[in-house]
Amino acid sequence: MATPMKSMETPTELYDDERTALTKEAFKRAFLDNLLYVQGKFPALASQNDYYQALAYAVRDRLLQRWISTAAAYTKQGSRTVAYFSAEFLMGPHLGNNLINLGIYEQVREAISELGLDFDTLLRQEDEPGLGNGGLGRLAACFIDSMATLEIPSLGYGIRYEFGIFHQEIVDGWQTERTDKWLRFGNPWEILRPEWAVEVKLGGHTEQYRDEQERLRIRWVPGKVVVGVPYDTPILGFRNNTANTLRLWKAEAPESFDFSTFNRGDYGGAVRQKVWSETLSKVLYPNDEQIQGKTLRLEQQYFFVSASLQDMMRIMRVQKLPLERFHEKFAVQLNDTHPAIAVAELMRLLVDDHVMPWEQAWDITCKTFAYTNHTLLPEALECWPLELFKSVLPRHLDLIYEINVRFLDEVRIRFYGDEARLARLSLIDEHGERYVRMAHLACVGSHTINGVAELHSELLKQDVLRDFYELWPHKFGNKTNGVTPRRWMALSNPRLSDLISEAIGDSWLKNLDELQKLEPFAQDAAFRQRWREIKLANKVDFAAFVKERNGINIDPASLFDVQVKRIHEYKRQHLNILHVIALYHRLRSDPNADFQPRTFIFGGKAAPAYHMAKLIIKLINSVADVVDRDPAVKDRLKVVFLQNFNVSNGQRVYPAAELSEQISTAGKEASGTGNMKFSMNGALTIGTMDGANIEIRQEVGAENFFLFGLTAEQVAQTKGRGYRPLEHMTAELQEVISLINSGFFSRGDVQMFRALTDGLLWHDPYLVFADFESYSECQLQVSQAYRDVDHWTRMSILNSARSGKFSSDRTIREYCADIWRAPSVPVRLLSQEDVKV
Ligand code: B1N
Repeated sequence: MATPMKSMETPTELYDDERTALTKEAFKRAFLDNLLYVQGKFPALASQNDYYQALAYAVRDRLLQRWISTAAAYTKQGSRTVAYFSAEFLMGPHLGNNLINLGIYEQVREAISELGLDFDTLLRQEDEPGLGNGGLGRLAACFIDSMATLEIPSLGYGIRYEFGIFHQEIVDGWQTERTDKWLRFGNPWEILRPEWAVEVKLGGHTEQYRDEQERLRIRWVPGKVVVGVPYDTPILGFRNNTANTLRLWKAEAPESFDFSTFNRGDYGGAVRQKVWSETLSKVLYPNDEQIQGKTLRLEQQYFFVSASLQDMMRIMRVQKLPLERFHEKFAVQLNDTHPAIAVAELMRLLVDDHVMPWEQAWDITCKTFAYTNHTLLPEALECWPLELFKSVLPRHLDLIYEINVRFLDEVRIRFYGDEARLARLSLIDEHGERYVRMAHLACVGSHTINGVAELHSELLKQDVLRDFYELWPHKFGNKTNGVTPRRWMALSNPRLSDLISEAIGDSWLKNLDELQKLEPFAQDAAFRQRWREIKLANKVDFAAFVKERNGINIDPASLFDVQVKRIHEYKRQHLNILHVIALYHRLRSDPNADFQPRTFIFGGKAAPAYHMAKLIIKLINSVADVVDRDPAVKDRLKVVFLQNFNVSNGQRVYPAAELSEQISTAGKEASGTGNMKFSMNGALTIGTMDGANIEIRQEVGAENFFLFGLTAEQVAQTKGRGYRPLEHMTAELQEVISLINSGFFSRGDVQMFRALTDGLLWHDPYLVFADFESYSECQLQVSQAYRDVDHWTRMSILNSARSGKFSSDRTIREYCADIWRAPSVPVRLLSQEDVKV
């Protein structure tokens, strides 16, 4: 009798058939099959969510063939793999994106409506995986999309948080937080891989011992052990056969541990151990650019880094590669310092577990890692108190000391007698309480260090990492961020995408520089007319969404002026709202003033413990409320705060925006990526010379960008001279502050916004007052420009046409060429020919 699986060859007929065909009929059949056999429902009794799940599984079936083919191609080629280490992956909903990448969006929409269902309702059923705070997490998502599109073998490694970024609700104008139960109805996109679970140690102490060969070695006796279980999500390339992997770790209790405690009769202890283990991957820290020196955070970081490095070593074993070639097989990118402990962990695995000589292990380590810095803000630089660090990672502290001693020896020789420099460069901060400096660990253990926009990379070299730059100038470079045009144009703005494809063909989605071909159309009146109609249609859709969410009417004929991003003082949402109050004051003082009607749209989350940011949200909502109720400004001024800004809401707002607010204090926003999404979708920018704004302005042309405010250099000078905000007080600004302090926006409560207004009057660390006049003046120019409809449309088209640089495909090509040196590996779908029996 024949054995069922007599050959290890892949039996492709299993999936290369009708079951996974991309035709409409096959898809309908698969949808109904999944509803019955996976969901256990028949159509008449199924909920919208059941339909969504069935649809998602039908799509997933079609991904798996690509996934297996990709795995086969990579195994055969044995080529270099990029491991992108990130504590955050802000993916957004998968369904629509996967349909776009497979090229079956329209067929599936038709198939679903032929079954009598509403496709858009089903798309909205997906609870988006919000496993990130903001730009840094979303960048990781755009990067893995681009790596798959460029056919780069890659793995995204991170944490499968049970609760992602909190759900924001506005209650009486204040932000309140609700837990994000995104896994409540199951996640059809992930596949559990229990067979690849790994153990991760934490706490305890170290001891010396002699092994069988009488070698002196170090043993780490952990205080506790957790198991990391990988959950894999396929990441499709755009219209190719590549499906890479996002591998996220869930923390579980090791059974053996449970049982030993249990057997001693300590049931409570066993349960506590289990509960403790699972807290490791329970919740994402909701702080953007503000570290919280919590033990659990360090444990989370170490947990996913150790699990990932062990997983990579398993892959090497399977492929029969010696560990000496680790750096040839893998390029690891550290997404900020959150995974920087990887430098010490790889050393531990090589030196302690695999008994490799220190020098060789260090050589491999430095050839493996590269580090991306994402912020200059001092409050975001990770430093762990030594005692805390030691209690979680005793062995790593010793390894870091050893790395430090060898590193400082090198510095001592290079900079003879410069003791101060040694103290500045040390991996340990010894001023007062001692800290481990994670950015220093990342710099020492990486072959390349980059910032995320030209200005940011320059400032890194001048400021935060100056000493490292002086030591190793060759390690430094810039990689300006980008975003994926698949999600941020094709998926979110189908009307505009169709018009563009009609005009220049559709290869721009793979090569965004081709948008240049749109430039001549800026001179074509008929094209401009269609461009405007599309923006208007997007605004009408968005107005309906606002009506549904906020219960207020906004006029699609008014200028849609948008600031959506995390709420932070350096991003200066308060500059924006102060200006809105100034406009309100002008309208009330002179009701007949000539005024361009505007709708100011805000959105974004504040870290739950960031009181000033929450107060800014309250002020925005309070102004929104007053303005909405005041008949004197009706139809001319509206303010909307959009609740719970996330990826899904972003997909609605960027296509409808006409003015993009990028108004951070110069030198503070490392890059920004929302700025790119707006510009691609035809919004004009009002912005400072900060982050990637500078490069956007350079690309689109100064005449198509509204610039205001101090430059980074002027900011530094102003601060250096001793900045006094009151010196920048104007009559109008005085009126604005008085109006707030009078209780006008707080039902007579004169105290409510005092922390905010006093902060501005006496400190104003982000120079709101210094930039206020310039901003106001620039906003006047915006209003004037908007009235020349044809001119505005031309500028809008040119913004889009010249946004090619800001595709994350360009960014990833640069990382590949300059840092990873990972060649692409095209994937051929497995078919009958591959089956050799
Ligand atoms: O990273 C983005 C940039 O475009 C933004 O300008 C930058 O602000 C953002 C600690 C951060 N920098 N640092 C963080 C996030 C979470 C956390 O716990 C820091 N986010 C950024 C992409 O380069």
